[in-house]
Amino acid sequence: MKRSEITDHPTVVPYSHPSGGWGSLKSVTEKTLAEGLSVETMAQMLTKQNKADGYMCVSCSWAKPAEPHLAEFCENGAKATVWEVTRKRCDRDFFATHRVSELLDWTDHELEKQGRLTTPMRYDASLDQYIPVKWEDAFREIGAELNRLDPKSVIFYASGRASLEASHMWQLLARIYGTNNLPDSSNMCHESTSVGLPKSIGVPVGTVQLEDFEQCDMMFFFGHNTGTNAPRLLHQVHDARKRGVPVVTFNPLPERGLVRFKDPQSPIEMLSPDEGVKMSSDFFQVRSGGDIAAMTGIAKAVLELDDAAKATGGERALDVAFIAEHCHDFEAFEAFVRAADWAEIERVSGIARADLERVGAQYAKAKAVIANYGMGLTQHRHGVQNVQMLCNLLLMRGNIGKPGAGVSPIRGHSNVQGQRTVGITEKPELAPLDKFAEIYGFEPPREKGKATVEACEGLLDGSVKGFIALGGNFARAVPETEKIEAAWRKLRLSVQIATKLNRNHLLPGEVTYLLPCLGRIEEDMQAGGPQHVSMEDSTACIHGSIGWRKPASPELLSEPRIIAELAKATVPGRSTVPWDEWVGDYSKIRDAMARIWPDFHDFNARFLKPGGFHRDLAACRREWKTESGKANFIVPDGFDVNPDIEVDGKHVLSLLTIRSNDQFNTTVYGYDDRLRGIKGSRMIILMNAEDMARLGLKDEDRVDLRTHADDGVERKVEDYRVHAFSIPRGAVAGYYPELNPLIPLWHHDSQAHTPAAKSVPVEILRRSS
Ligand SMILES: Nc1nc2c(c(=O)[nH]1)N[C@H]1C(S)=C(S)[C@@H](COP(=O)(O)OP(=O)(O)OC[C@H]3O[C@@H](n4cnc5c(=O)[nH]c(N)nc54)[C@H](O)[C@@H]3O)O[C@H]1N2
Ligand SMILES: Nc1nc2c(c(=O)[nH]1)N[C@H]1C(S)=C(S)[C@@H](COP(=O)(O)OP(=O)(O)OC[C@H]3O[C@@H](n4cnc5c(=O)[nH]c(N)nc54)[C@H](O)[C@@H]3O)O[C@H]1N2
Ligand SMILES: [Mo]
Repeated sequence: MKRSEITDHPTVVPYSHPSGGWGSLKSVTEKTLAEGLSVETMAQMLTKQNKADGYMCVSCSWAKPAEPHLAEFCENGAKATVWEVTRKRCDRDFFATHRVSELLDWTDHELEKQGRLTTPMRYDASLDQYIPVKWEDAFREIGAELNRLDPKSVIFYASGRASLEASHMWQLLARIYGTNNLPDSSNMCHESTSVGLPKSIGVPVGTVQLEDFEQCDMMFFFGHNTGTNAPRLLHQVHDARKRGVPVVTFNPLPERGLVRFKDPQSPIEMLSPDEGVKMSSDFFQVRSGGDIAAMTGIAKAVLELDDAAKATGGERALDVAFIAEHCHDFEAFEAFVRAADWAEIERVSGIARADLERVGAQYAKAKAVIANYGMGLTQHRHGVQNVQMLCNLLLMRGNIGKPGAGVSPIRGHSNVQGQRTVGITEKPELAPLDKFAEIYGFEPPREKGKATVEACEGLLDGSVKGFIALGGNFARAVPETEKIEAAWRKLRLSVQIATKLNRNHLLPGEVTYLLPCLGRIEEDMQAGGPQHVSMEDSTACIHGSIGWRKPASPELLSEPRIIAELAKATVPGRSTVPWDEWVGDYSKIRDAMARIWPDFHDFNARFLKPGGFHRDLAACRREWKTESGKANFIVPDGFDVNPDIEVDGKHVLSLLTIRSNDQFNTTVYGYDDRLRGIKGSRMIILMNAEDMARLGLKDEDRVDLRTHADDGVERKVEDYRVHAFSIPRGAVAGYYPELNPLIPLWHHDSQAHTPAAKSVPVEILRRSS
């Protein structure tokens, strides 16, 4: 792919300042001006962000407090806002002057930088251009095409941003049409959580609320880049640190936010010349994939302390009463931990026994512990086992279902968790199909649909013929980029509902539409007046949101309206869903959802209250909705998270794909990664200096990367520059999505099918030129 973004001299200089702070404000201001907005407009907008009478941030899904700060936003939330409300437009003129195949050479950044999409478009193959169409013609043709296709051959993808209202309508449309093919971005993200947690503790989501952060007396962070990806959570960590709470972090990279942080809300900290608050009391640069080993070490230390307590009659390190009353299979777990060998734990985790014992002792003393985690645990071949091992650790000391404690998967997209709650899932057993049948008068399909990896397999084998996307950039976000892009062109129907132009839009099928929609920050005016929408955050809390900006174009339709029109054109008379009535007044959609899910009772009366309302999670009450009726200890297969990587420390290294501080997934705001000290390029591979020396590489050497797999497929990316960085031996890091061509589609978690984007076996090849 000819998409080189190398500036002449990209720089990698370790960033030693705290995250937050002035660097953060400067970065936001620059982005604001670049999008044609004044700083005053920006300031006005940001006072409405994450407020009960405002809109919910379009960036991450971190919890929104009932009593927000005056400016309850962060650097990256502000960037995401600016990116959506930009004054730039990617309009008819743009499409009249650029052929689609020409745009394929543009980078992700250049494509989205053109601004907001304004007009519904249909691809014309003879001109190789997108041509404006009337909405009604688009809906009519898409409906007709869908009715010619077998519903089982059509995919309804959702990226996690659409509201609960739109998401509920989306899955109804798919099911009335006749398919459970409802993959969403979560399949590439926290699916290891959605599959792992129910077996451990009987709920698919995290068990902590914001209040718990005020009450905890210890915190773990595994594999989450908080300073970049959920910066508002740094406030909770910051407050906890000020109370003296130990925060113990495991991450191969020394991510700045969890090293030091300056609170941009605090004038005192901002003005003081010091280095900000030390966010992690201990930061362990665990080896890539070494988490199960590290957690086993901590568990082993707890067992050793417990043995000592038993011998001396001291206070037990295990929560014996909790384990007896609430847990299943502790003995098997105990046997696994006792049998584990310290030398092996040290080798796989890269962390010294004495350190893990020290953490174990801290943990054994703490009364209420929160374990936060992100993609560093979920995106591995043993992602589910990583998640379950973390639960094991928590269960040893009863840290689920009590104040100040719990498991805290930090979710990605701002409503990705909520989409699952309202029926977006390919697994029929997870959706209340009988209720849908009863309330909406149709017979939903009962067989399992396709999730993301299966949708990709279907694209590759030709069994998928139609793809409709409610947001996202599927072809760019999934593994095996080149094959997927080629397969896309064989689709009969490709429909993308989007706010900004991205690479997936440039891959036409035979019939191809690009449908522009309102963003969440824009006023959504319908027959019944301006409409609220709602979403669920990482702590299972539902919030309302209302947009207020003038829409980017008068032609934009809201997502609920687009879905309703598609439904009317595709499945008229096949259910009792009152599509038009719903679109006129979204509160009716919420009333309907309240009839289906008891958690949503009195939805309309509750969702606009400051702080929103919480879903009821059985695990928080220590009620375990598992097969055993208890919280289950689940024994991992072993320490080896990467069964087919022989990271021999010679030629094969484990590539972990990361996000920069200047991107939201495939949306690339710019080429700097301030918090890692990288400027001017994303075509960079970060490597351990010893590995570089061993392979005869020096800073700025040009390299190609090739996947190490014996499946007969050559997967390669070209012309990257290597830079020495603080990363454990055997691992290299580089940016997603550029490196996705290297990930084999089969390289995923065995149970959840989450692509193992944090452990791709690669060889580093020096370029001759
Ligand atoms: N600004 C911004 N915010 C975002 C996003 C964004 O792209 N930009 N994306 C959103 C989405 S959809 C998501 S899912 C979240 C993602 O947020 P994160 O969960 O933070 O995901 P990543 O950025 O992929 O980084 C994962 C971290 O895991 C570490 N890691 C890699 N391998 C291992 C390992 O084997 N063990 C351990 N312990 N750590 C490891 C990496 O060094 C990295 O710091 O953020 C959301 N918020
Ligand atoms: N190698 C590697 N691959 C990964 C990951 C990784 O860490 N490494 N992370 C994975 C993860 S965690 C995720 S979540 C996926 C993300 O995969 P996706 O969710 O599919 O991708 P995004 O980049 O978030 O989608 C961006 C596009 O969404 C559209 N959009 C933005 N706002 C709206 C809106 O309000 N409505 C509509 N309809 N469209 C909108 C815009 O057109 C924009 O171009 O990628 C996954 N892929
Ligand atoms: Mo995600």
